[in-house]
Amino acid sequence: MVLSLFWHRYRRVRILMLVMGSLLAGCFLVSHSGSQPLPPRAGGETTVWNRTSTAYEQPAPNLSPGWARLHAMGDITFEARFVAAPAPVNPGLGPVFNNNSCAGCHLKNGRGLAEKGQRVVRVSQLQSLEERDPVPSPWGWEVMAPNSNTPPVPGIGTQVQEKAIRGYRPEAKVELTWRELKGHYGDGTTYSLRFPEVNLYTLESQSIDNVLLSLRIPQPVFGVGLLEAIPEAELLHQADPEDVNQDGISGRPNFVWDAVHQKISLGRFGWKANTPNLEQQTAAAYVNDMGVTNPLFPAADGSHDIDEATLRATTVYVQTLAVPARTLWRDPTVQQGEKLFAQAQCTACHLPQLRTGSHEIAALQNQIIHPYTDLLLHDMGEELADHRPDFAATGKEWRTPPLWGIGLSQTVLPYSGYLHDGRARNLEEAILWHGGEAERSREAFRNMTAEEREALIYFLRSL
Ligand code: HEC
Ligand code: HEC
Ligand SMILES: [Ca+2]
Ligand SMILES: [Ca+2]
Ligand SMILES: [Ca+2]
Repeated sequence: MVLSLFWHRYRRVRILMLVMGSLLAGCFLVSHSGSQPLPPRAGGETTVWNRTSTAYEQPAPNLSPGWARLHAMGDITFEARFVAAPAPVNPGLGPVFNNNSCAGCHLKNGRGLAEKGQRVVRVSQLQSLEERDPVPSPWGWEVMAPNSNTPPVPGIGTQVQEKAIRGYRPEAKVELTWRELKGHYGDGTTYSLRFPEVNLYTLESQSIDNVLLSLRIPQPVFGVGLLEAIPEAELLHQADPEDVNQDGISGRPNFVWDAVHQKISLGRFGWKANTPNLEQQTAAAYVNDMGVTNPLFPAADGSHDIDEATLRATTVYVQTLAVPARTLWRDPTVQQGEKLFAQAQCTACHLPQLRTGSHEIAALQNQIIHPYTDLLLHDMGEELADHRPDFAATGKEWRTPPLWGIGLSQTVLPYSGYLHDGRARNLEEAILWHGGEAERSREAFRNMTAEEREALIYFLRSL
């Protein structure tokens, strides 16, 4: 049955229209002064009441006119499709690239797929820092991050661009094969999981061995401005690297090269938190994913394909996207699931509440938010490991991803998967892959009754 919720917000009155197939149609009012609790505004004042396929593409409703104008400009630059130079509009694609626009990977601003054109395959040479002999990659900034422990692979660098403009060659061919793994719940119900096997070949189909490979799917991009605005101290306060409180969960910050401020900073973005801020995330995406040089990462001769204003607009666009409001928060099954989520210790990493601090964009400041992440690294076990260290992150560690809006993933893009490589086809599978520090949580879920598991998933789908 299709269940859809449409929220309309008009000043002090919110009208909730619940349309449940053709069986039920209701309309009632919730006012600010009412005795009913307000639904958690996942993104504080940046929350929008939209649970449709465009839920991730809304500007934060509390932007001042100036920032709203910049957001509108960024909406255009985020979607702009680049072409090979020379060209009258958006020249500079490549010479090697993965996709020709931000929106081509972050479809409707949501999570993407593990297929060519959307995935990013990161690589490093299989050798220790001491013995490394940096071989300059022909393109991009990939080799320039000081203190990095991702020695570039000759001719490829640290990211495989699988496409090239006419007259150039892609760097390599990636072959992806899904393998199945069987398991069963505590009550005997069986399930089947899939995981990827990734192989790298030259264009002549010769196997490229002895490299560390890490397959990543595009992440949702809404709400990231709020994550950028969380004070570093608040995040470090959550870290427990030596597991002093002995709950089996550590949580370590990544510290990475900050190309904007030219220093080591706390990493926040990407599946391993290897990027410290959204300007760098955006500039690196332009140059690495699209081959579009920019003021932060210019070409060797100092020239760049886009100017400061374009880089700025795209950065501001992702910083100022709204977070969709939760739905069905008063549903007893959702509430039961929320309790089970806490009982299974999911909240030890997926923190339900954080507060933002100061930020250049006033709309992001001092917001109480419900991102369900600590932005810290956790050892997730051997089965999720990519064995490719990235700054302080080991080959087994991943950043806790935010869970806000996760219930809308497949409304936004059907077939989108979960986890860093998109191996999980649904939320159950995502939980069943949890290992390492999260093994106890996974076992708690695996040993729940079918009804409890359903309630927990129902809660996740309300986010
Ligand atoms: C080829 C596909 C591709 C393109 C093009 C692309 N991205 Fe991404 N994006 C990704 C992948 C994959 C990740 C995860 C990277 C990782 O973990 O290493 C990501 C991560 C991000 C994140 C971090 C989200 C988080 O929660 O940490 C942001 C923000 C982002 N991209 C913005 C952009 C912008 C802006 C552009 C255009 C300038 C862009 N991306 C272009 C694939 C892409
Ligand atoms: C030790 C920390 C930790 C605990 C405890 C934990 N998680 Fe996670 N969770 C993570 C990390 C890290 C990832 C990303 C792993 C990856 O991509 O390989 C993740 C991923 C997920 C995802 C997929 C998100 C996405 O964007 O693809 C879901 C859903 C999820 N967790 C739900 C849960 C639930 C439900 C529980 C409790 C049963 C739980 N987690 C317990 C750390 C944790
Ligand atoms: Ca270029
Ligand atoms: Ca490369
Ligand atoms: Ca601990």
